[in-house]
Amino acid sequence: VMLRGIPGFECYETVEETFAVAADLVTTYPALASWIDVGNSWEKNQGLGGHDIRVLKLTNRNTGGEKPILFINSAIHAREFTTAPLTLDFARTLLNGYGTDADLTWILDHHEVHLMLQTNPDGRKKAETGLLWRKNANQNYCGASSNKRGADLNRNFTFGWNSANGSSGSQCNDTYRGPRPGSEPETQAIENYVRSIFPDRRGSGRNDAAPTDTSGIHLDIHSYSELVLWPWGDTNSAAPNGRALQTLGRKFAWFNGYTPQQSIGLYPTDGTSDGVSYGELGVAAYTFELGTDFFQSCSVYDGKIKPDNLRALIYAAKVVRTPYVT
Ligand code: ING
Ligand code: ZN
Repeated sequence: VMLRGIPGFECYETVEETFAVAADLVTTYPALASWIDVGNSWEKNQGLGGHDIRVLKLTNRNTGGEKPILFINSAIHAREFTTAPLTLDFARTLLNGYGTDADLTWILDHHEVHLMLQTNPDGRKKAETGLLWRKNANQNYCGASSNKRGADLNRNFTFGWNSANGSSGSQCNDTYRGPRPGSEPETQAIENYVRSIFPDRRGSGRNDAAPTDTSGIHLDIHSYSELVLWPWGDTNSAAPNGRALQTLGRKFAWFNGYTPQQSIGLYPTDGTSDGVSYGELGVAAYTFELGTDFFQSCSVYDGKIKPDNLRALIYAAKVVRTPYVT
C-alpha cells in the first residue's frame, strides 16, 4: 500500500486534496481559472456520498475571440495513480508561469485548457485504500460489497460499444463494459461535456474523415506502459485521419520519450473515451500510458514522469489549433 503517509508516496493528492488544490487555484487566479461541475459520480447519484465530476477550465477570460480547446481527463481508471497528479501539475505550471513565461502566457491568452482531474472519484477512493481498483464503484454489478464490482468506464462509451471483443460482458471482470452504452454517470458526464465544448465537425460513421484544418485535442491519461496511442482500438484499419494522428502522436512521443502506435497495437479495446471525441466529433484523441507501474514512487514521478510529460502536454496546448497539420 503506497499512499499518502507512506514514505516515498507523500506527493500524491487524494481526491479531496485534488479538488481543494483546484479550488485554491481558482481563488488565486480568478481571471485565468474556473471550476465547473459537470456531473455526479455513481455514489453521489445514489446519495451514498461520492463526488461531483468537475472540470478545471484555464484560459485568460480577458482575451477574446474563439479559442481552440485542449481537453484532458485523468484517473478514469482508479489505480492509475500518477495520472491525476500530472494533470494537476500541468494546471499549476500553466497558472504559475502566466505573466512570466512567454509561451505559457500565450497558451492561456489564446487557448482553453479543460482538465477533468478526477474522472472516477469513487473508484479512486478505493485505490487510495491500497486496492488495485480500476472500475467505478457501481454496486449493481458483481455484488454491492464486492471488490470486483463496477463498470470499466473506458469500455462504457457509446461509440463502438462492444464492437470488437475488446471488453467483457462479465460483471466481475476488470473490463466489464456495463449493461448498455453510456450506462454510467461518469461516462455520461464526459460525453456530455465533450459534446458541449467541441462542435461536431464530421457527419456520422467511422469512415467519415474529419477535415484536416480542424482544431481541438482530447488526451485521456492512463498508466502504465510508456505509450502514446491513437484510434482505432477496435480495428486494425487506420482511422480516416490516421496519418495525421500518427504524425502528431510521434511528436508527443518525441517529447515524453514514449512509443507511439495505433491503439489496437496494445490490445483490442471498444467503448473507449476517444470514440466520442474522434469517432463521433472528429477531434484528435490520444491515450497516454504513463510510466512503468500503477503506483510509482514520488522520486520516479518527480524525476521522470512529470518532466517528460509536462513537455508533451505543453506542446499539445500549443498545437491544439491545428492538430492535423503539425
Ligand atoms: N490502458 C488502456 C485501457 O483502457 C487503451 C489502453 C485506452 C487502449 C484507450 C485503447 C484506447 O485498457 C489502461 N492501462 O487502462
Ligand atoms: Zn487505464
